[in-house]
Amino acid sequence: MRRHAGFTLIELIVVVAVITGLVAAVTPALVQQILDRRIQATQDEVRVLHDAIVGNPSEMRFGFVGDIGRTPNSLQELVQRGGLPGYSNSTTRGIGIGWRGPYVNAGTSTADALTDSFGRSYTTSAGQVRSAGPDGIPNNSDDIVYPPSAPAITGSVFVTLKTKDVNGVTIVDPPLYEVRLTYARDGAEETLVAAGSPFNFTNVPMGVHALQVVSTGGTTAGTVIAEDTVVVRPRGSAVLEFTF
Ligand SMILES: [Ca+2]
Repeated sequence: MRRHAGFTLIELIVVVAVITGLVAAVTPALVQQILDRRIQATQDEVRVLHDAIVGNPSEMRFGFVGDIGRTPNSLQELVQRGGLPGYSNSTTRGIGIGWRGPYVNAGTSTADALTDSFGRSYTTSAGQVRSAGPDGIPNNSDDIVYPPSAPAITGSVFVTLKTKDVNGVTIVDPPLYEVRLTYARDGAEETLVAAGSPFNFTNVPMGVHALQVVSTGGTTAGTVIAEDTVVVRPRGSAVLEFTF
């Protein structure tokens, strides 16, 4: 009787079927695992980019917005200064103004830091960071976006002035004084002036800014009467009182 040296056809078919079945069972799980890992990595990265943009105001970190006074037009601005003014100390109370990046650890390359786990560039709008997600198509349901809505980046500053008249009577918000707020606008030093009561500033970009009370009348016109540093937090109201 003639014997086969190897497998019979039936045996081969069975073996191939078993292997095919195993591959079919394992592959989707493996693919899903890789996908899950990429989604998780991208979710982590959009948070890192968000932190670079707005910092953590409760920890006195204001990120790119705190130095520049606006959200980045492109994420490239987080790693390259481009045309923005470099960081320096303002002439007013030495507050820091200008680009002091990179705001994200660029790792091996800046392109890598700004690329999601699917190999595509993140985009940004109004402080939100977006990955087009696994399908690579922006603005649909599988996108990975953080934060869920555009972050608040501005707050308000309310200043009260108090002085005494010749009779020792306190005058609130006396005339002939103005309050100046110095902050970063597009990375450059900018001063807002409240020329009279109420000395309020709204929609001020978050960050550490300078306030000055300046005389506008008589022989002391132009003299800085008082000054201080003010911290503006998103949606916050900083209330300051100057007595002189
Ligand atoms: Ca998508």
